[in-house]
Amino acid sequence: MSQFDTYDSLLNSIVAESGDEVKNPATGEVVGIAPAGTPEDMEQAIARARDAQKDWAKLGEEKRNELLLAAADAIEAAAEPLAELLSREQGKPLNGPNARFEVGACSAWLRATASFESPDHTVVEDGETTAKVFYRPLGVVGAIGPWNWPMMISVWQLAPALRMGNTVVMKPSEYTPLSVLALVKVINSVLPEGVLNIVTGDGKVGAALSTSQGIDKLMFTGSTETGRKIVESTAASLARVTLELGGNDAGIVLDDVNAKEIAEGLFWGAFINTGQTCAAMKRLYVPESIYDEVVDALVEVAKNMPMGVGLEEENVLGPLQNKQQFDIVDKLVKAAKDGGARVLVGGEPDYDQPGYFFPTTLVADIDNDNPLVAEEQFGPALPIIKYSTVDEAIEMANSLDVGLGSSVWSADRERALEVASQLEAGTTWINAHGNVDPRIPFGGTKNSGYGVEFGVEGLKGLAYPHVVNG
Ligand code: TXE
Repeated sequence: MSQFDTYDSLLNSIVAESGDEVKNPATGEVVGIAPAGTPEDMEQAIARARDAQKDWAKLGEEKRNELLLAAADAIEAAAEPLAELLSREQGKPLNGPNARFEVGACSAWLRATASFESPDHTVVEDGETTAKVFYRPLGVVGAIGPWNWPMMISVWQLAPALRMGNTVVMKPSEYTPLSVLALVKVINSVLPEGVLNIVTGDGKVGAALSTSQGIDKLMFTGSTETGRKIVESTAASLARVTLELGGNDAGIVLDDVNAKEIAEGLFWGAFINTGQTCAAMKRLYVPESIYDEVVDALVEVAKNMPMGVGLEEENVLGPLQNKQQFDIVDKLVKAAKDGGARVLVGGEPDYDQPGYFFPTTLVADIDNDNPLVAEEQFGPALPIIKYSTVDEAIEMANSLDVGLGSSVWSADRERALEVASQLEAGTTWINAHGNVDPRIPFGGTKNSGYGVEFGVEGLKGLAYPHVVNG
């Protein structure tokens, strides 16, 4: 039994009497009130984290890992209420790769992070010299997160930070504060006081964290524009920074695929979380020889994917999370139409409905420089671009200033690997897109950010290497 085993008990444990009203993006109904944190609240949270850090580090890695596993158990015990709250606040359906899946990923990431080998290692041991590298805690880690996968990305930030002996201060997105407050509440049922802290509020509260002299590291996932501000704001503290800034991932289909076999994989690569995913496929390159086949197969899949209110069990696609994102997608789809592209399905939202629903949209015969291709849509509208040679597809894929994920689809692994070797991206998936795994490093190049998360490489980013020589 969990103290948060009903939706009401979970919600009542976090909501405030006054503050920021949070509404369900599918219905407009009020979900709850989140505390409107202030820069002063942030200062106090950083001080609490600082006070708790030395004792947390002293507990030792084994005990900290046990507590991460206990946190995973606590999340599992409260999984259904957490998923319901996430669905109401973020809009994503309970089913499909959505709310229940995200809550499951939170406990899976905690368990995996607790199970990695220590990154400590011996560099030289030759009889004369013995040099070892130990990864020591940095101190206080600030974690600023987005609204698309609010719980899962929070765990990506906090799990390795805690494992390495740091304490954490979270600042969730102002669009999804309740989900992260609830997650932190559940995790804190097993952690010592002061180790994991959270302050909700807007960008000013985020800036109070990133400009603070009291932090040693910042984990940031959000827009490139805010990422730049974050880097500037850490000039005085010299806090280290990991930046995950989204992208505009290309998928390249080669001419040897079976279109029907890959259609569902292509669809979910692009439409996971209704397209609101940093490493989702945001432009698809298809050779002219099989263009119509691939397009038809994708339309077949897209037509059968139910979109609607998240709490209705049959849905697997939901609304855009906020009006700002709805407007971006709407503007880019209009730009595609204005540019003469052909809308195969979707494209016409019902502006009078209560939620921010944008229908699943596939766009064919679109130029590579159309805004729907060149700018990040972050929503359910996929442009499908025709190419004639693989070199041309690679050039178009690499032509943007971002490089998070990418994918190559082929029946011939060697051919796929050869194309992958030429793509400028933090990850290239073969015959899949966006399959993140807690054991495998994940990060970006170009304006998609720097630093890697996950796995032993990710642990190193939350510590400093201390060499002991002799
Ligand atoms: O991000 P912001 P938003 C992309 C997507 C979307 C765009 C904007 O294209 O349209 O970003 O989304 C905090 N100092 N991604 O508005 O503004 C802010 O309060 C410190 C990609 O959500 O970057 C929030 O907690 N913090 C992304 C967080 O930064 C500041 C996922 C992100 O906000 C701050 C989501 C400041 N000066 C959207 N200003 C991905 N990488 O997956 C704001 N914040």
